[in-house]
Amino acid sequence: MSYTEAKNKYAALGIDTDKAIEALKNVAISMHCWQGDDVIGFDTAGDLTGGIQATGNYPGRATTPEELMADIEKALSLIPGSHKINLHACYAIFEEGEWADRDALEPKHFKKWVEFAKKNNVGLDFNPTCFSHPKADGMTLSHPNKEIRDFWIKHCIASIRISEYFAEELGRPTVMNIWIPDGLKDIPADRLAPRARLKDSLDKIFATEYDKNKVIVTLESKVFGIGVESYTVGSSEFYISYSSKNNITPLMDNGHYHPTEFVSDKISSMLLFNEKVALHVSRPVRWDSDHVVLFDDETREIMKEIVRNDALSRVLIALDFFDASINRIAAWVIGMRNAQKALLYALLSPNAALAKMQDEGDYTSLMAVQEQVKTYPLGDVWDEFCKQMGVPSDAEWLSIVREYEKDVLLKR
Ligand code: RNT
Ligand code: ZN
Repeated sequence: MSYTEAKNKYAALGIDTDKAIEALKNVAISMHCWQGDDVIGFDTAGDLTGGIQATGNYPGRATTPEELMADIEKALSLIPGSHKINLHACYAIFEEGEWADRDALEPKHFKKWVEFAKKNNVGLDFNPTCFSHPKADGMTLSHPNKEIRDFWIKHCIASIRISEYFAEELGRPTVMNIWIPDGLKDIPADRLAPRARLKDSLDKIFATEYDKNKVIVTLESKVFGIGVESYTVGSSEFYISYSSKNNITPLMDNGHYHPTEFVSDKISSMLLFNEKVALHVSRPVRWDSDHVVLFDDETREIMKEIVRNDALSRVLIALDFFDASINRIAAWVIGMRNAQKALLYALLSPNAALAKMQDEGDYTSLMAVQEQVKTYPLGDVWDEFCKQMGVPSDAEWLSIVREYEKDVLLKR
């Protein structure tokens, strides 16, 4: 079917496909750099810790800043639109012979990333890295030892400075997300004290002056991690309460809830009580497994909640997954394009008409029309979007990744 035919088909439902395409052009998604190197970074030699894991051994992992930047550029060339790159503190780039520990990181250690962002016309987001470090042994901001807590408090404050630097250099706000791995494998004797210490550490971090127009700090909760199965200090209740009391933005990662809980169902409640809501769009498989984002029911449902609640400017969308078992650039491209495709699906839904059916109690029509639009020619509108944005179609991009794999990745 051609775009014109698709346009007419949607028009019969009262949907303007041109408008949907224009709206999608303006949505910037934060693409995580850590898919490119299995969350290793450049500042320490150790393994990935903190109860998260990238499984697989696909060849071509980026091991230097140059390689990671080249891979991100390749991915961006295959993703429609203009986006942001999400960095972690462990991606600091040091000069020959230079090194700084996490508590002493400075904007200068991220200068090359700013140059990269300017060159590629992308924004930057940031994350303190409170894992994969000798001082991140089980607990960080909630550690019983004050010295260790202070180290991570300093790291988070240093990260705020770096985020401010990004915002100043790039002229757009930086989202800075704090996630800590703190928790216990087995039954705690005291659930309160670590949470009280986390609260106190956060208070100390937020006692730092910073420009809230430049840096949007978000707090990411979690239900459990590998080796941290029984107790997570930074739980959902903890961060929702902390955020709302302190006017901070909460972040929901859809891999961080019990399997029958859905982030799509949580967004509306959060929108009613928060100016902004942040998301890590991921894909849980049985547990928090950070699989590549697909064009699946929950991704579509999340995007529907954002679009139909008119919240595109209030929901900060970032991706978070790490798959080392497939081509890493393909993982980025598939995840980003699927997030965008799900947004387009939401933009092409007859949302007002469906809401009216719900209010009028016409659940028969509601079900019938929701099912009807599922097989509408979304793909043709998507192809048109890709064409207008000057990127290859779904049928074309993989061969470009294969070429890069042969010429670059397999030679590493
Ligand atoms: C871990 C969190 C966190 C990390 C990244 C690397 O469970 O989801 O967001 O994945 O910070
Ligand atoms: Zn996450």
